[in-house]
Amino acid sequence: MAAPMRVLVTGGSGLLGKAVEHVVLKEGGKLEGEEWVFLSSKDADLTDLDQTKAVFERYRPTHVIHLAAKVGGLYLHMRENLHFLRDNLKINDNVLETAHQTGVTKVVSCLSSCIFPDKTTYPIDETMIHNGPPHDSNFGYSHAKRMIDVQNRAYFAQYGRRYTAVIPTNVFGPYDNFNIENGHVLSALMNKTYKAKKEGTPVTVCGSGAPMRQFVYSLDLGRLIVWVLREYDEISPIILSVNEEDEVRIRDAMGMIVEALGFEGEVRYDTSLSDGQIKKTASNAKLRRYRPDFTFTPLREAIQMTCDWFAANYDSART
Ligand code: NAP
Ligand code: GFB
Repeated sequence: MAAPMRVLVTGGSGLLGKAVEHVVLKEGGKLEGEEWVFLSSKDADLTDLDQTKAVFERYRPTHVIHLAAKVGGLYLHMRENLHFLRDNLKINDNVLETAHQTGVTKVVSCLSSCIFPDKTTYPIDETMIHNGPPHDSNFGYSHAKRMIDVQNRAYFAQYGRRYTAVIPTNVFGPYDNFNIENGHVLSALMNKTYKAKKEGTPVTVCGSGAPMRQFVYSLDLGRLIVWVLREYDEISPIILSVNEEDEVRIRDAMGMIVEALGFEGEVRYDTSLSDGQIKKTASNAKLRRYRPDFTFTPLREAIQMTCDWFAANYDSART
């Protein structure tokens, strides 16, 4: 019989943490002998080493899924690059070093496809993380996240620790941050469109709508992260994304939101605002080698489910 596994999920109250929780507790993903603990910042501020040590001491995990981070959309990054850098450097170092000190056998941390070099060839793959500076808009977050990959390699080289990371593209779903100023594009546009419909006003998309993104539904990602924890044995990271041909323009994704929410008003584009990265097309070839049959929820369907969730949970959603 496999040794019992006690999994600590940092960032367990966020978009991705809630998705992992759903997969494990509601879809029957929890195996016999497993214990899962989902943390929020109320359990421990992971920028603080003493609080990090105390929470590890309390739960004594054998495995960690490390999702906690200072997270936000393009415009929050542009305003707070320093905070993204410092908070995430502290959180990641505290979690990885405490995991090492307390004998955690596996850590799966979370990078992001926005950390890849800005000037690059496409598609981007896992070998290219450190090949040049990231896009200027989120250089703080990107450098902090890149260091997780460096630390994972160093923990393996020096101590034989099998700590790894996943690299999701743009994620969305239930429990996302729907704040209009700070959120990511789909959640912010869902909230804006929902409000515009209620108030009978036009809705404004930031930028030109031309940039391309590969959107992943959070529950699909939750399933993949649980698989990585159990089965993926490499130290080097793995991109978790839909196929390259499923990349869409922001403008097209907005069309799906408009349809999902039944919005009949005018959609405007404010081209005075930054477009951020025009594209960051990532290859999921490595994922496909391991999981050739994994099915991602079609974007239109996932947008419909997220809009329905937002409308049904408007009063408690993060807005
Ligand atoms: P999220 O919804 O904003 O959740 C962030 C989580 O981190 C929350 O549980 C939050 O706790 C926790 N947290 C933040 N600061 C903390 C601190 N100082 N101490 C302890 N916990 C803290 O973010 P998400 O979208 O789920 O992101 C999860 C991971 O995926 C992150 O590592 C992010 O970089 C990565 N990622 C996200 C995307 C995306 O498009 N969303 C794409 C690629 C990668 P509270 O709820 O208590 O605040
Ligand atoms: O999700 P997002 O903020 O981040 O998307 P990134 C930004 C893109 O969506 C830009 C357009 O092209 C924006 O012009 N957009 C249109 C909007 N309307 C809106 C809106 O109302 N709000 C927002 N936020 N964007 C992120 C990183 O980059 O990549 C994150 O900043 C994260 O940290 C994510 O890692 C995966 O895709 O540009």
